Amino acid sequence: MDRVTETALLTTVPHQTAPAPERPAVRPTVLARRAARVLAVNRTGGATVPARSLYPHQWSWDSGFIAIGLRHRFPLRAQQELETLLAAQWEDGRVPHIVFNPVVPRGAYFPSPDFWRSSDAGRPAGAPRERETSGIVQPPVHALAAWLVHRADPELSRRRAFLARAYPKLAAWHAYLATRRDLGGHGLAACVHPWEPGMDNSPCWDAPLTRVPPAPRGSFRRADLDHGAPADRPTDLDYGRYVRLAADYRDSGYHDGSAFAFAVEDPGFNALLTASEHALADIARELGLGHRCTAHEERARRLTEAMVRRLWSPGSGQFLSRDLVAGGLVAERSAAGLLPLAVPGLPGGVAAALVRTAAGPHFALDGGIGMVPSYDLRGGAFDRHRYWRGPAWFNVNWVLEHGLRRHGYAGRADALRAAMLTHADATGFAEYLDPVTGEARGAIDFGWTAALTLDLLATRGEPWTGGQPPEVSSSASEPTAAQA
Ligand code: 9WN
Repeated sequence: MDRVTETALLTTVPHQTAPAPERPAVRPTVLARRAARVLAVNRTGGATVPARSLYPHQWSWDSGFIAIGLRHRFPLRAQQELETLLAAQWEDGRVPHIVFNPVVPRGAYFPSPDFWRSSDAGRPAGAPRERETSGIVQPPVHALAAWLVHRADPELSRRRAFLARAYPKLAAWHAYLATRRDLGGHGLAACVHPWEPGMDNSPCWDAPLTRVPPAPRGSFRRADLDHGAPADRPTDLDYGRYVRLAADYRDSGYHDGSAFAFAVEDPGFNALLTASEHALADIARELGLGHRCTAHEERARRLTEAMVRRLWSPGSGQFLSRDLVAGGLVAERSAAGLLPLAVPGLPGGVAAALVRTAAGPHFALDGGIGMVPSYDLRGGAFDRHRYWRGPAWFNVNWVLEHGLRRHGYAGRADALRAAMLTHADATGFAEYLDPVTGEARGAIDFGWTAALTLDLLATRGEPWTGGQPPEVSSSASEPTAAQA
């Protein structure tokens, strides 16, 4: 399909794309076995890589999602996945976005350890001496993952004092975000690099990135293009800007007080932080730390309030990112702005508006391939193939599936779940999908796609955190059209 026809199709008949799939072609047990095999193949020592060729190290939020899937079949391995990541935590509390595997050749991934130089440039911020890591962060899904991993096998968890050992590290991680990263001063965590919200190439970062002079073309060599199609990956200009921002941060000693050329408050990052803060409350309760439990619940409440105050856009019917350097909301619709749906305690009307937006022409949840794209189907920067500029991702849709269920949209949650399982099966656990045709893009045998498939197959709408009443499970009790 050429770009003109595609745009016309998406603009005039937004829901008329590939038919929504009914159910996976294989039996759930077979699909689960295949997913488990991907996780076995991607295992390296104590961690699981996202994809053997493209991403040969341990990634932070990937490991959170991977642990959530592993827990159903390999609870010990799920605990170790998180422990390995937390072992590389910096003394200032940050959990780095990559933990490098020392046996992988330096040229296999860029930026490599000799770019980040964490054990040397990161020492002022307390980077470990013995492990090489990156110096930026990713969305804090880890406390949520730890809590869900514990719940899968509480006996093993208690025997290994899994939560007792993880809790201080997780609390320090959240404290880092609450203090050093509250750059806007209004209670939300800020991201200082487009890789931090995890949706690297989102059109939301286009305007903020115009202020960043790219690193000179010949000053680095991209390794991603050895494995990924250039049309699926960020452009060289964007890559040059990523490199410049990371190099400047490194040269400041990874200091969070410095003036940043790029600083944003992202609704996806803060929604996952809020969900994890609720999980920290559950963990503290399990450990008998009543006063800490109350403090985490209070912080989760304040985060939710701040998200609504700072990032909710009633006119858009979704949350938007805030550019802290230019000031103001970024007028681009990314799927990150739907993720607060997974947070408990949203004010009345916000959840219903989010579902309306997800189901409407910008994200077409009820039509098309049955999964939301990463970016507005009608947006000027929409690109079916390029990284985070349109393709549909499994982790984003997994969070939404939970949010739909939490707010009583069980019918829609079931349909999304069925679509995800079908696509995971049909694409060989693709990293992401063309949101128009459902075709696989990026890597296959992708870690979180396989792990979240296992999770969807094993769970049926249990709330993540907080002893909330179980969600309604019958589609008959779906909120009415007027409510939605
Ligand atoms: C940079 C590993 C990671 C994911 C990110 C995704 C991509 C890296 C890259 O891969 O980012 O961190 O090289 O493009 O955008 O969300 O964690 O799967």
